[in-house]
Amino acid sequence: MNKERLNNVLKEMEKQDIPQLIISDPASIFYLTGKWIHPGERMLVLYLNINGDRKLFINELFPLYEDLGVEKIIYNDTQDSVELLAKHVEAGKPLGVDKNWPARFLLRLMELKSNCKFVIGSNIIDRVRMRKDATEIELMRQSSKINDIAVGKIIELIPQKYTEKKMSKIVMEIYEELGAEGCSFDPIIAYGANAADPHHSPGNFTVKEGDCVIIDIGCIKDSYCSDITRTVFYKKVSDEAAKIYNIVLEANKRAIDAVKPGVRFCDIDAAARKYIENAGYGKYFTHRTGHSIGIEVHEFGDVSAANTERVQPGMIFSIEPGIYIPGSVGVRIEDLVVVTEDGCEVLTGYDKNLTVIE
Ligand SMILES: [Mn+2]
Repeated sequence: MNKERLNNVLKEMEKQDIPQLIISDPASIFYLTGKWIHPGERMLVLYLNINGDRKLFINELFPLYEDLGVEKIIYNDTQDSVELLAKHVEAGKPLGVDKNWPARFLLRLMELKSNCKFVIGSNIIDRVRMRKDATEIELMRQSSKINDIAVGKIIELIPQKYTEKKMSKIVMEIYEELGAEGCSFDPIIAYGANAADPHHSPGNFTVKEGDCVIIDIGCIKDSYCSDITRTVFYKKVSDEAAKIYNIVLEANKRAIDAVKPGVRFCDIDAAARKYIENAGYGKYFTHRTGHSIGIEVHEFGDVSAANTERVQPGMIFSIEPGIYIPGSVGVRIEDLVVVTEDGCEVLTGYDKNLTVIE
């Protein structure tokens, strides 16, 4: 167990008056133990109690030889894992439960422990995970570096006129060559009008002269995710598309400039959104400005108008404003930033000036 991270979780449990917690999200268990366990349909629970009790409930089919610094309660397929867990849960005390814990476990535990108050506990660990420590920040830098190289290689391939689908396959090959574990999400490659759909699935389309090309890709390196979006143009760019590009670019820069400790997430969103609105394209910016990122590509903590929380040093999130004109063009420019003591460090290094590929 990572002592510092564990202590931060225990502190947050005290703060939120949740003395015991069921952590079942494999990403959170990895965060605390350094070990990925993918339990499938079996029950995997890291149980924490502020009285010092901590146990890992794990099916014997996942052999775990190393000492993770937590007592293991090993069960097999013929045993009732929830009943085993129930024996260790403190009666009469509030119990935090992961937001994604399957109902087949939760409902049974609620029956067995009817005098406990069950509450969503994810907030505790999600909040702690928002503030990355120095090790994590360095891993995020490395993951972003690989992503910078990958996006450059993909942009160079545009004149080959591969289909969107083929390009997204090549993204995966590039990550493999560069030593990443894989993609942090399915690559988005979108040509021309397809780019007006922010989550376009790559298809059998090829690039045409005058098309915008959105490349939104991310890798996983040493369990940490990167995420970048660049939009370039093939052969030529219309005046309208160039204008839209530069509006999105300025919105991206204004949001980045707004990032410093104490600023609210909604203020960062507003820095980008107001600029796009004032330019007359507000209704074409159809999503939040960004999302937190780390072990998972989308983590708790949106950069959106609805999030009034204040940012703190160590938080890492994306800044990715966009303008999408149905049927013609889409532009999105995405960078990752880490909040520092007095501003932010941009993890994404790839050039973002208007580029026309020959
Ligand atoms: Mn993103």
